[in-house]
Amino acid sequence: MSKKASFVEIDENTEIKPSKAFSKYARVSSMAQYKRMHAESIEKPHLFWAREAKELKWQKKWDKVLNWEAPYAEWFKGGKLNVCENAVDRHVEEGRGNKAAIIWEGEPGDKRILTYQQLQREVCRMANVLTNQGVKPKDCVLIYMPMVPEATIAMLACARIGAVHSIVFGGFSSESIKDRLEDSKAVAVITADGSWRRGSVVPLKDNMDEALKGNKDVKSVIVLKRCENDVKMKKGRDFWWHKQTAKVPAKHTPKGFSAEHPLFILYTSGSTGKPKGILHTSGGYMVGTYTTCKYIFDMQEDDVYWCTADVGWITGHSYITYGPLLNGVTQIMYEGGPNYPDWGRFWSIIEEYGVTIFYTAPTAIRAFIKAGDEFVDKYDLSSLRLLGTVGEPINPAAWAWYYNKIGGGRCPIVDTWWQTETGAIMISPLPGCTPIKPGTATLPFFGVDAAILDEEGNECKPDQPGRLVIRKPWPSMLRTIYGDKKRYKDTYWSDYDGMYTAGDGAKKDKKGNVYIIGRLDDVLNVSGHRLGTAEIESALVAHPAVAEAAVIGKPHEIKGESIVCFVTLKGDYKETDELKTELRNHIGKVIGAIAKPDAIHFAPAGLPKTRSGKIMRRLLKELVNTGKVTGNVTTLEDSKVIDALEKSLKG
Ligand code: 6R9
Repeated sequence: MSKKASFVEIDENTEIKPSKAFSKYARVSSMAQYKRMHAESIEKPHLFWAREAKELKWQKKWDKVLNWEAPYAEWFKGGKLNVCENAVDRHVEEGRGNKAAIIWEGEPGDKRILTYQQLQREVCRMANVLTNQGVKPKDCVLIYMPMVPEATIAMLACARIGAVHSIVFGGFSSESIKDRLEDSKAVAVITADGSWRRGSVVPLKDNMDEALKGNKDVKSVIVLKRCENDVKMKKGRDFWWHKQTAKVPAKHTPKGFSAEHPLFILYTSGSTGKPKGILHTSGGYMVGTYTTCKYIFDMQEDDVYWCTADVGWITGHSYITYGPLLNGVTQIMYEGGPNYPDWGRFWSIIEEYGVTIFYTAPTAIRAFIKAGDEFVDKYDLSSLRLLGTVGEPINPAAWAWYYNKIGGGRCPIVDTWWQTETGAIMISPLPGCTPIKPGTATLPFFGVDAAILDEEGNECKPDQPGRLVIRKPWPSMLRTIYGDKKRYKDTYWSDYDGMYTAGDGAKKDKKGNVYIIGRLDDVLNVSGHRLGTAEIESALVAHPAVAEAAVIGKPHEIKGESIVCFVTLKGDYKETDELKTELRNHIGKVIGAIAKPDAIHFAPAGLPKTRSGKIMRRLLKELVNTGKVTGNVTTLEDSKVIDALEKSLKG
């Protein structure tokens, strides 16, 4: 393949067909082949998915590919498998034992390589440790870790013994951990002393200690030594990772679990206050992440793949831990921030390890553009052959920069639409055949029957915006909201009969390319992370000074969306800048630093409400974006409120 960089003039109408050089070796190399395979996957899902599933190892073959009683799906019913065995042991058996599985770089510059064989030993050790600690199949283990190989080892060890992992992103606060511990009734915790972030230490163990106060379910806490910061170890409850793993054998026989055995819970934000525990199971999730990696990232034996997400998000679950390892690929894992020590860090990693497939978020791309091309120009990125994005819509300017500057005008970009709930990528180009265009995730993946409907349930015409739905079950779909079957049904399956509603607005063009417009519910997308406005509002009203709060999203050049809060104070409190700072920090403490708002405005005369008492966020949005309210205010209960807010915003 030619490595020459070229520059392509790009605007939102530019359509780029895959090069012959790329298509020649790609798994799907023509649109005719894509269409044939997609049609089969929709019309005969049992044939399509059985063929894919057979590429993996089953300790007992399934009796039935799909059992579907909307909204409850069972995939590969009757089958028995071990996801960890498939991601690790299978490769050792197939001769990839000495192949690098994870090439890791720590933020301070330390480096480690784990081959598949070494990974197998580490995972076996941790599986033995967990078993010795009394962790049983279906028990929940909460993981709160930095981006180190042990995070993946911990996940795989849980999967190996049939325990259910629940990862809490390292940027979340003690209170967020506490809620998740309570909801999942975790019996064990795996964490670290600390985590490096832009040169300073995040005290993970201290946060965990705080979260564990009063908790009676957690019997053991395993602590990895990473930053050597001081921590308190509680006797009989807390154990060092290195001491425990040294005591146990590096061998462990992976037992087969039923295909619908729970694999993990991952909490995500929705329209209401409390995050939802999305439950994924084993067989379908395994096949879904394996297949999407294989076709969408076109993973080949000699690829060096790098996904810059954190294992605390679904992207890290499906496209760091499970999908790439199930494909036996070599991957890069990086611990720290993209601008540490400067904005060239990612590009230096790509050059050093010869990364061929690179998967990141639009918010990161926009931040790199702002930082300046000089950080990119220093490095040789000619090893790259494929680029991907995920998490939010990508604007054409960012897409063009990514394509030309990072991809050298030669790498296809796969803009991948999916969600925590979908488990795996749902809408995306296939790099060897789909013509790509900035701003569109293009066409549905195999097995995905995506449609855009109006409120009555009719399919929208080309370019008409509507709601994105999935009309058929798919293997990696969520199975329920942990502990709340009713909420599962009400949230995802009640807008249209038997169909999954994604909560996203979207439109299709004449060719069927899907453009995601954004969330339809009260969920913000800040730097690609989901945050519920209700979550932030409930954190605010939990502060003694706050009587009432409303939170909205404001378009932001880099983050996509930024958080803007309006608060009415209780009687005696004064509207000061100190209080604003206190409220920001309070949100950071309750939810985590990622939820700290960009702006807080006081609303001394109250918030704009309808006559029935609903906060009119639409007016707040208009006010923030234009400085005044011109839209329809006939339902507003008290128009003086708006005058006061306009003043407050100016002042
Ligand atoms: C994987 C992930 C899901 C929400 C989703 C949508 C937005 C994700 C996107 C995208 C436009 C893309 N989203 N990928 N919007 N184009 N390629 O991000 O999961 O954290 O659950 O967020 O993210 O709004 O509904 P999750």
